[in-house]
Amino acid sequence: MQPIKTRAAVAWGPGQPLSIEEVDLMPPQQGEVLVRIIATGVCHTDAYTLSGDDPEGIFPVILGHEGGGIVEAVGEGVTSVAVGDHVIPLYTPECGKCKFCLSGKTNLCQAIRATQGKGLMPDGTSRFSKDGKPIYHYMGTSTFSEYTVLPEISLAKINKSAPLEKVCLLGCGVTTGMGAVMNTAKVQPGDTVAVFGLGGIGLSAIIGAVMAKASRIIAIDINESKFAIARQLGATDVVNPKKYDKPIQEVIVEMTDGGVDFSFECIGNVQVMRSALECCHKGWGESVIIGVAGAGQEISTRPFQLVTGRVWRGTAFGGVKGRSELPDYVERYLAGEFELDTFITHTLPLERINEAFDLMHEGKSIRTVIHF
Ligand code: NAD
Ligand code: AHE
Ligand code: ZN
Ligand code: ZN
Repeated sequence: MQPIKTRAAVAWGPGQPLSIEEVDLMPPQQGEVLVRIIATGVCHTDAYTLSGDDPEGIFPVILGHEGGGIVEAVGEGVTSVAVGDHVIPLYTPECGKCKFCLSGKTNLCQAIRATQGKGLMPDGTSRFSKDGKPIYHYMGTSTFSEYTVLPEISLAKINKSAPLEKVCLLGCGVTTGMGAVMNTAKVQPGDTVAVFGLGGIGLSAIIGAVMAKASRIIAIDINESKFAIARQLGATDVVNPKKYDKPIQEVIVEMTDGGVDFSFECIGNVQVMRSALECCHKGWGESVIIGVAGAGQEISTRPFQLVTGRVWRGTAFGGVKGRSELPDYVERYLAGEFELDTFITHTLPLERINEAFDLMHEGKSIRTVIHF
């Protein structure tokens, strides 16, 4: 197979708008797969890396990690997917062989983490280039390109009847939020829950909390335009911290007779992470960090908060093992267990992808889905 040309949104440098370019793409090598991306969501993590705040950020790069696509070609030795298969790219791969995959304790496969973090394929090179100069991959997925090359272990094969322009959201946001509640926290019927930040992740956490039969779901955001959707999805209370002259953790502790059983930080703000921990019930409350904070940011609290039984933990991709578990999320979506339409507030062609970032920063979108 010869190199091909592909349309892609290239981030040439931090803070710069993405530039739609025709770039060169090398064919898939051994263990790699060429995928035609049909649609991709834009997640806050893409904006975070584009901003320059990501310690792993590297430019020029093709961002995007919330895609759905169709296998166009396979490299040597690829056996688990074939041309025509429908797939969701995975930024958390699943090799099934590494210490992490075999541990039964985590979804954080480390087989290719080192090269992935450097924007490279597992052999240490990039498949993308422009005028002979390499362009880096992002999170092993680079879904802001019509065609992209991924390692075989970074693809979940899904039911062909699922609409890729919707289930692409299961490639990050929706799975992350639902998984954080059901997999990481393991919320039980009757538990009380607080969700900080009502973007794609926080709203998905609300869906997860409803599925887990939480008795109370407190939705917190400083943008009140998010409250209607939060309520529609099942939040029992909505709270704007700006409306109070005391810390939001105190407000929630008072609302819940001592604090919630579980809280979820879905923003990436280290001050809010502290509030999320401290609004948990003494003795057993658990706070799950989902938000991604910028370089140099650190969390803090009084150790007494942990001594007295609160637990701080985090989650990536909702603790979901992509190859073995994500196809079932797609089946559950197809079975009507949850919906995705509410999340898709905007759809745009690739050429207008910068508007998706504007809408996110203006607080006007939940998810914009980009079509190719
Ligand atoms: P988003 O921008 O769509 O939503 C963030 C929400 O937080 C917005 O509604 C905003 O109004 C609200 N917010 C901002 N500051 C606030 C504050 N001080 N108090 C209360 N609410 C506030 O973002 P998203 O796509 O939902 O992503 C949320 C976070 O999760 C980001 O940090 C993203 O990088 C991270 N993320 C992590 C994972 C993971 O696997 N851990 C996966 C996906 C996204
Ligand atoms: N590169 C950042 C870390 C970014 C991060 O934590 N990413 C999440 C997924 S966010 C998806 O929207 C993740 O999967 N983390 C686990 C991992 O291995 O990256 C930094 O701080 O360096
Ligand atoms: Zn994401
Ligand atoms: Zn592994």
